[in-house]
Amino acid sequence: MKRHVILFLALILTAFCAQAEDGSKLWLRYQTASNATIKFSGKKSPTTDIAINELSAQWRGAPISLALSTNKEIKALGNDGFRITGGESGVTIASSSDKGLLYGAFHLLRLQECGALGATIDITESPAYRLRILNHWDNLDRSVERGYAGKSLWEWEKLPAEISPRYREYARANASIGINGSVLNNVNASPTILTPEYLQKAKAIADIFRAWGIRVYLSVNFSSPKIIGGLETSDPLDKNVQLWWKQKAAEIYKLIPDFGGFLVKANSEGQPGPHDFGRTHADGANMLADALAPHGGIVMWRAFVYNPLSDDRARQAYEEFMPLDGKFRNNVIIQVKNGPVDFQPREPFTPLFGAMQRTPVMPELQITQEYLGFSNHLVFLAPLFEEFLKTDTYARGQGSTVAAVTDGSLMGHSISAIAGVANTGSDSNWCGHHFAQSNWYAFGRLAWNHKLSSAHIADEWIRQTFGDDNLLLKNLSDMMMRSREAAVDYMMPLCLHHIFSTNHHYGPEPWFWNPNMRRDWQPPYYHKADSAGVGFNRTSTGSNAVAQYFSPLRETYANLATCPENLLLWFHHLPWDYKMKNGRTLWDELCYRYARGVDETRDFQKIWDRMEHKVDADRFAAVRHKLQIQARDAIWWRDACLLYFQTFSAMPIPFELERPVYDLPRLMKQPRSTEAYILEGNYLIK
Ligand code: BDP
Repeated sequence: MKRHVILFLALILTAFCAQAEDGSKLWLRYQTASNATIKFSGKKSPTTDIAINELSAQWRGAPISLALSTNKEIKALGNDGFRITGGESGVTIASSSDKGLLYGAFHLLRLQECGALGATIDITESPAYRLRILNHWDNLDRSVERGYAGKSLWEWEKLPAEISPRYREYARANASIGINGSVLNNVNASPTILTPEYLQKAKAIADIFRAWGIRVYLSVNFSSPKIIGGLETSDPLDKNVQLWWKQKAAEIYKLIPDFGGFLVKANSEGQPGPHDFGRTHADGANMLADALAPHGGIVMWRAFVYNPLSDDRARQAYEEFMPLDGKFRNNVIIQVKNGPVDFQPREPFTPLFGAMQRTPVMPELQITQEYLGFSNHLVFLAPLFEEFLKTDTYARGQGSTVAAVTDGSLMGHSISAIAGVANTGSDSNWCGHHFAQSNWYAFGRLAWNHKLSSAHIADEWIRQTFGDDNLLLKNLSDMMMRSREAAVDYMMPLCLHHIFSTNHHYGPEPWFWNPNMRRDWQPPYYHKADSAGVGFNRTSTGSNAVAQYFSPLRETYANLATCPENLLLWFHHLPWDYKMKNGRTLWDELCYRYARGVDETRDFQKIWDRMEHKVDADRFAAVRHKLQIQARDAIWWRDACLLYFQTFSAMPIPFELERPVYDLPRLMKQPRSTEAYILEGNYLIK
């Protein structure tokens, strides 16, 4: 009997520990429950209730007063901004809105968890972007396009009757880092989302999110009037179509009074759009904008457009959208991917940033690792986001960084926004890889404050997620900070791009060419390897995409002496024996970089193993397993790319470097399915 009791207790304990360490708590892992004194005398709202609850449960310092303030200085911080002042005898969080108080509460708790509170506090914060939005590429059948963390969080089949507790947890996590919008469904949008049945479901989610300061947005299919409205056309200049959208908007706002607006992918990758009717993107966007305007909604119109016949996909968004600058309604914002091709490990920024000046433009970043090893590879994306946001576009002279041209400060637009394609799913740890949580976190923190450094964000995240042991902090941060460059090295050094498998985007397939398929979905279109060399000539002797950048960037990129080496093969086609700055040939440099990428992944394994006694067993084992996959995949990448490019360069891999362990013909067989890659990477190549 006694033994049974012990066994039972042990079982309970194991279950408890397993639950406690499955990553489901994200970075919100407050250790001690407190019972803090929180005073609030203003008008209560569900949002102030949350702020009070969060603080009274977790705050371990002096009594706090929350103050809704009409004071001029506080008002100047905008709706979401706040000020925190005080010290050992008391702390005040002041904001002009309940949302600002909530953000202030989370800010204070973050400082507490990071051990970053001094004896006196005087903090003023307001977000860089007004709209900080996650884009979910979630389908209504709960599959997630480019999602690697299980199924969609939204249980459409059970909504609106059943409300998963995860909706609230998701909203809380977002609020804790300042994210204030969610586009619930895939940009490749099913028209069904706008049916009364699905709007009821979206309303149920919006009702949960509201108190956490999160607005719901929907991706819409441009042909909806015809497909679900029964109209003969979806032509944006047709009166009945316009009326249909007006009525649809009114119907949505009746259900969701704070509905954010629409996200639209039009005339891109087979999606319908205004071009189908001989109209422009502006005609399409403006029609939707007019329907939403009376209710305060916005249209986020994507510039991700390209045409299979063109010679350079990287030029196309600029070519199609620049002539329309200034032709959009003022509740339209153009959503532009950070790079001109597609979320590659490294790209220069899309030249529309800075160039479109009479229309607000918002960056679209990808948090889900479509091109960065899915949820298998540890790749901390803050350095990628930071590099992009801090690049100078020179649009209005020096200092016109991408951040400055999009956050409203330089161009003066009233809407400013930034979007990240979410990496969340039904997995218990939300993101598939424990470290992928840091990318969700980093997006939110940078959307709030794009001046934060990646190292600072890594430090914050580690402290909250794994603890504040010095050695742990040093090692994890070291690994995270090196991880993006490592991935660039073992996948696509020197700005090679899009040499992924055309189908799953996980592994290398630089050789893949099917004359019957779209050229611009296939690697040789991008790497242009031949016996003369490798790389895409985007200078004036090539596609001249450099001309889309402001001076002096266009000259910097065009000139081999000044083009940053990490962008080299994006802008230039160079001979295999081209001399790099360090004296190596281009071929040797490629070999060295692939080798360095592989070495980095082996090093990450060593770093992690040394941390075993500092991390709980479950997360330790899970990450160790993923690091093994990553190291194997890095070798796969190196061998596939070098052996393939060697068929053109005809040069030896420098003899001091490790030899390939795979053969090209075997690598070219690609025996695995996307699902298998998601599960375990390139486990065995048969
Ligand atoms: C590409 C993805 C595709 C998306 C598309 C987009 O491969 O699944 O639908 O971008 O952003 O990166 O619309």
